[in-house]
Amino acid sequence: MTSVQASRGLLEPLGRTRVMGVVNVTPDSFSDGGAYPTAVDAVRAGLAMAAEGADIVDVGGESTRPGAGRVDPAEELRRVLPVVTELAAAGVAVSVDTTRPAVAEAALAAGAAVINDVSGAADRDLLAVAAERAVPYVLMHTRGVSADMATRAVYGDVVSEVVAELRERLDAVFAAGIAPERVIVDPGIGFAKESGHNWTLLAHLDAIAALGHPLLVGTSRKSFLGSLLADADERPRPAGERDDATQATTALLAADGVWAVRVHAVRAAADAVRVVQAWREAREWRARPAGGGPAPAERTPARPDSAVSDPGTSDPGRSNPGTSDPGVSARGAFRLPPTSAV
Ligand code: PMM
Repeated sequence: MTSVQASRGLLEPLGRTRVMGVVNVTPDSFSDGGAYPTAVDAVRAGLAMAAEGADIVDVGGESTRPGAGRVDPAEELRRVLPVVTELAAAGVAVSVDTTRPAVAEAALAAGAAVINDVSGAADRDLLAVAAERAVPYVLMHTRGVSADMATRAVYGDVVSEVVAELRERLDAVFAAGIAPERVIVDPGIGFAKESGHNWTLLAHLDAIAALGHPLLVGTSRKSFLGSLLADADERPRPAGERDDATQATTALLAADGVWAVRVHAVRAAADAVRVVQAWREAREWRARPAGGGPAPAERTPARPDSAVSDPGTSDPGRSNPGTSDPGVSARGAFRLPPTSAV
């Protein structure tokens, strides 16, 4: 299967938030670094995530934790390529978490379906690969590189500054020839941001959604959750004990209608997403005129892979400027629920 075939449908309406499982094939990522010592271990983990309900598995070979140094491109390729190849061959939709054109190119040739670029579109050659291969492209907000991003976490108004910087990077993405309807935007939780910045952005995602693209959000096990859950001695909760808090963010993000959440613990996230979906369907069923079909409880529950119609497509206020097709006007785009919902 080609990367374009593998990516087909990923941006189509699904009626729920997608779950992106994380497989870091790195010795030093902050939460799962060293978890998969061999490619076989990483492939097994990716397959397990797909079985647990991951719609996409994100494979990365370079740690992006604050302060991390760069990995040699050949080493990054050695880490990710066998994993991408095996997962794609097994029919898993794979995104490749890389900032390097050569790694993206090889991963796409091996069947990857999405480029996840955490550099904030810093490399024009990577943009050229995404344009040429016509696959979905994730534009994530950041400042600088991992080694120096902590020092750049200085904002007056974090929401308006992140939106303005994303808008400016979107211009570069479009100028490189990437079709607007293939661009996913990510606020970059933890990337050149302190805890307060992350919370403010999460609470104001509508401002980022107004850019007109589906949203991907990665909160999983991140340090702002560790700080929130610090013990009496102000020791942050360790990364491996932040999954319950991550699930809380997943439910809130799903209720907000984001396109996808990026998580380490897939099963719990997939469950949370389905709870939100059932909740939303029940609310929307009751809001319909009488006689609008069976109640949600009488219908077959949506399976993880079932393409149900997206109730968001009827929302005229959230059209995607990247497309003139009314049928895809809200493909994964953000819809604020009534405030009573959260
Ligand atoms: N976070 C990490 C790595 N890649 N990609 C996107 N698009 N969004 C994120 O928030 C993101 C990412 C760092 O987390 P990890 O070390 O657990 O992978």
